[in-house]
Amino acid sequence: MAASTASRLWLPRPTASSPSPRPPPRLARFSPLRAAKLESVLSIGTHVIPHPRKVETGGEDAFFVGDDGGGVFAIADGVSGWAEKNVNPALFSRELMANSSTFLKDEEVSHDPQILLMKAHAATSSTGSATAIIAMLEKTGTLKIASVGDCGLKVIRKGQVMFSTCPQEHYFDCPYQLSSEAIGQTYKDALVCTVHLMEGDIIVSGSDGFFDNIFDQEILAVISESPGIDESAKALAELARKHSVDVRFDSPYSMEARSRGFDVPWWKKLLGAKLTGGKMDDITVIVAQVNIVVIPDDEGAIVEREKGAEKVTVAATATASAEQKG
Ligand SMILES: [Mn+2]
Repeated sequence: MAASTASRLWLPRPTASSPSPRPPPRLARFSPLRAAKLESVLSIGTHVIPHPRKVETGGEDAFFVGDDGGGVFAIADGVSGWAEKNVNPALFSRELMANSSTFLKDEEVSHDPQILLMKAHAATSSTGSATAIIAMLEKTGTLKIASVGDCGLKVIRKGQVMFSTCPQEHYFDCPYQLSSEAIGQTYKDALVCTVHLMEGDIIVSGSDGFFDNIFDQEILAVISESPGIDESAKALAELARKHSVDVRFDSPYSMEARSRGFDVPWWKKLLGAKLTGGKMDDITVIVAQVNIVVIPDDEGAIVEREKGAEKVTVAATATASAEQKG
């Protein structure tokens, strides 16, 4: 918190009620709280529901969750078109996620999700392609995101969506993708964003099978009704799955299709029909909540996490900075 000019110029005015002109005790300098650090960490819940016809194989989405920095998660969605070429589309997405997990602590990656995508992609040996998103929270509360294709991520603050990634695509239903073939995209094509998060912020991330089948208002409602992140992830995935098999549901997917000129034949339109329905797909949902934890200082002062502790620390820091500048 920056001290304002006014507060820097403020001098105590002695009044009749002032007991003495002694300056206030400079608690901040000596309080163990001043040296303690506040760090942002994620609690992460996940839920996966494979495409109804891919339940036995587990589907072609893959993900990983790690505790590097303030927390890391990633999702990859294997492009299903490879099945027509007798290639299992799950192999590439799984390998991409396994590689991402392996290279997480690599010095060259240095907490940069775009570099992690580069290394993970370069190390794949499977044939195939996948969309992918990686999000890393720094302990300072900065969320770094790199995404290729149409996996998505939203940040919810105080019951509202305050940030959303944009899908990247060549044309409708053909997303940007990291590929074993030279024709695909690379880490250089990634959408790269940085979002500054606050305590209590909720991140909802998922594969296209999730966001194609659920509206923001539904996500907000489920989050507000769920007791925790695990329950949120499960309830969100189940609602998206329900919509995905409902041919009458006017999903984000069918609305998008109509806006691109896809619809029922003209004679059905004359009868009032329109293209509706969810999109059957693998559904991966990751829900993460930002928590602030108090880290004891190097001198071994033990600071218990309790209500009001942060307020004290913040106030102490502000006092100290005002003193130093004044
Ligand atoms: Mn998908």
